[in-house]
Amino acid sequence: MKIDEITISRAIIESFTREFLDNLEVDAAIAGAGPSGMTAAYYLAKQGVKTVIFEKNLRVGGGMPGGGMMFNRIVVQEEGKRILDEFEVRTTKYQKGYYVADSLETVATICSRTIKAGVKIFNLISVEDVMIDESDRINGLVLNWTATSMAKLHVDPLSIRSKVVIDATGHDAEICRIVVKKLGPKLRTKTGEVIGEKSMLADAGEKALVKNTKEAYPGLVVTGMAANAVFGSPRMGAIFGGMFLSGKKAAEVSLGLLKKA
Ligand code: 48H
Repeated sequence: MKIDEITISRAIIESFTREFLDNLEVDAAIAGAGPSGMTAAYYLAKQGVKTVIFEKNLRVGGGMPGGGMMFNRIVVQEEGKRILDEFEVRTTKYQKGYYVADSLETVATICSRTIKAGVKIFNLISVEDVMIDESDRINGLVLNWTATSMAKLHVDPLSIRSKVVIDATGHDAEICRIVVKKLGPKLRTKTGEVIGEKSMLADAGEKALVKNTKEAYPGLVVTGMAANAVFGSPRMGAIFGGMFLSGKKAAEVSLGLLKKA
């Protein structure tokens, strides 16, 4: 068989476009393919929820590949290890309650399991706004190619509709900040604003993560580092168990919202 360049182009354009069209209306749309976003997506898809992730970067994994200060390892505690066991990510016991995983194995395995569970991940697409209904409930995402904002091009976005949106954008809590900017200080925090992440206090930060994983605004669940930023809790460094547990809780909270919708 002689390989034809145009058939390659047609195969890529047609299959991508078909999948993009298929994800214009979903049950759950997630901003960010870091540990919390992919874990949330995985558990939602396992429950048969149509789930899509938009990741602004070229690669997935968020803060995981860099491990701790570029030593490409992550640490998890007992509860976090149980989730890595479920994904079949290998861990080594360092001492009681502390397990180490290769950060690249973790990213690759979780990404693969998440996609195979039925989640569609679109990389290189940034969430630049939310879509709202008449009562200001969030019901979708506004998207653009990351390259357009990097090049500062004036190109209008496209939108997708979703019954639930999850902010898994990490330290910057980008979606919650957009909500405050566009809809006012109406987040379910003490001030209605993003309170801001506090300095390192690992144990408190990890514990707060799961507690802070909740609906922060009608139709918008916040997970991972974004949850601690929104509700004003400490950071925790390169321990990632809380991110996986937060992702799992975000899936449970979202399932509850979907049942009510
Ligand atoms: C699309 C976006 C947008 C956008 C951002 O940073 P992440 O890894 O986030 P988490 O919360 O899953 O994990 C946090 C963890 O990596 C970490 O930073 C820790 C443990 N820090 C502790 C400490 O003390 O520092 O992933 C977020 C993802 C990234 O891939 C971004 O590129 C992506 O979201 N993203 N995607 N549209 N507007 N904003």
